[in-house]
Amino acid sequence: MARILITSALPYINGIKHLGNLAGSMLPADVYARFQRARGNEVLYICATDEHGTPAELAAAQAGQPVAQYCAEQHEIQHTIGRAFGLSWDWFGRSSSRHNRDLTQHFAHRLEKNGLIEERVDQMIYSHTDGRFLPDRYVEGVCPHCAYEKARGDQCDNCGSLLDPLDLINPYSAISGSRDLEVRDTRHLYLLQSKIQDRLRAWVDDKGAAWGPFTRSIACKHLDEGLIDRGITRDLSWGVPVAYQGVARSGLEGKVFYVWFDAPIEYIGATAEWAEATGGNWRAWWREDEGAADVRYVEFMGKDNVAFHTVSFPATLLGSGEPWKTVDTLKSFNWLNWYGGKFSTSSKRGVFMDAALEILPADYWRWHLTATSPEGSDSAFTWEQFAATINSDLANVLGNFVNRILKFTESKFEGQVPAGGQAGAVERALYARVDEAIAALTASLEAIEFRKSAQDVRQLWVIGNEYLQEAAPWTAIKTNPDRAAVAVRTALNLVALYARVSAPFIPYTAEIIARSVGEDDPSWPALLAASELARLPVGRPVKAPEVLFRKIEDEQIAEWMTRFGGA
Ligand code: B3M
Ligand code: ZN
Repeated sequence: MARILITSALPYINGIKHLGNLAGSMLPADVYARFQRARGNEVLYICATDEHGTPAELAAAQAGQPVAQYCAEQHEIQHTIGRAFGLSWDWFGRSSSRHNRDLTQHFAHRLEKNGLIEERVDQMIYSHTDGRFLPDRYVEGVCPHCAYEKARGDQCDNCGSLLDPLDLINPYSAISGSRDLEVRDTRHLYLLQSKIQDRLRAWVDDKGAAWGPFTRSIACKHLDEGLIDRGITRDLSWGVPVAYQGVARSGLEGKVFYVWFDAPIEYIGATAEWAEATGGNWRAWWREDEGAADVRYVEFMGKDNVAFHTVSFPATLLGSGEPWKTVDTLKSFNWLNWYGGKFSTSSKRGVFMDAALEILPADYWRWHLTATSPEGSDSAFTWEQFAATINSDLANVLGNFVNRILKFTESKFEGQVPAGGQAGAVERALYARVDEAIAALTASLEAIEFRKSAQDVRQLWVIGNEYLQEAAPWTAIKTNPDRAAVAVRTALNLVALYARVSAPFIPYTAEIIARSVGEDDPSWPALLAASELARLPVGRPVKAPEVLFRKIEDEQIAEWMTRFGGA
């Protein structure tokens, strides 16, 4: 039995996530976690809300709530919706937890002791009207390169130049619009990434071999360009206070750590939250000297988060000088687009997780988003394509098979697994195909390839349909009842098999399918179709479920287009 630690990028707290967020981190992590649990491995799947930083403060202000209360509410909302999507987190934590605070302060303290942190004085823009320092992207003004009037302090969206907010002409606060700004000195801690560049390079050379070219190239690009020292504190009040062992770090009273410094540490923090709640041992998952050396750690995230996980977070872990577990396999995703364009939380473009569940059950979304996973390249969500995959894969191929054979068993075999007859040439040909298909599916899931694994499980469903077509129990029953009995028995065993192999993708439906043939073994099938397809005891009562999947009609597409927009 292997021990597998799984994390998916932490969804930011400022509102319900859209389908692109789901498809590029939490959902694939869940499919993989469910598969590995079914394989009999010990899995710990950890996620959390990422709660600190200016966007959280601003969202809370907009909602008219204190930020702590806003985050508590939004956390509950995201937790509930994630569970409704079937996300089988072992723990869904909060980066604002006491555990994360203590760990974040611990890491900073270690880094400073190891000579990897330096205090520097920055010049930052302070807004009198807002009563706060403005982070780079909250200062706007005229671009010094192209004269664009709404350039942000970090970058000009018109000409693409990277900017320093002090470069902007006629700057104003993006929060209040105020021009009552002042450049002030402010003290901050810098993580000297330049000093651990070589250690990180060696680590990437070693671990990166297993990451795939896309992920590795992002890490190497940053290393090749040379790592720059990075400010890890901010002039905010919401966040992890800059303190060591309960005492404010002198000179930085009232400041907090930068959200990207504490957020990845919350993977560990959330594991500690889990341990406290369940009596588990979090150190056995994270400390190589306390049992984590044999853990395989797999991370899931969108491509924009890769640099933070291949450079910044490892710099924290390695720089501590302590034996922390670092990532083994990093699976990253491209964008899921919304018709050619982007999903956008701020402009409410696309379908969000709550609205998705209002219109259809979770499994419809899970299936479509896995089968069209933005793996390898970007992919686009369109209603037309959504309807096409649901109608063909789920309704026609899987749903029809299950309903047809169970209805037939009810009408011709008194709703029981029939006795009689013996497997013949048609069944032996089926076993060979099923063996091959299960092997392919198992391999693609082990390789963490989602589009391929969805094709592979669909292929298993197709094989069942083709078998039933050929064995044709509805014809055989008139002339050769034993032959019909073999075909029905075999097909019912296929139904049981489908429940097990489909569960990582469509867990709710898989459970209904399993119940229809009285199965409750969730384990992953062995590569031996002859025995896997002779498991159901003769005489066991079976029952056709309600329609498993409703076809999506053109009128529904039209309605959703009006509600959510489209092209
Ligand atoms: N919260 C993703 C984002 O908001 C970010 C991931 C953190 S993973 C430690 O874009
Ligand atoms: Zn410009």
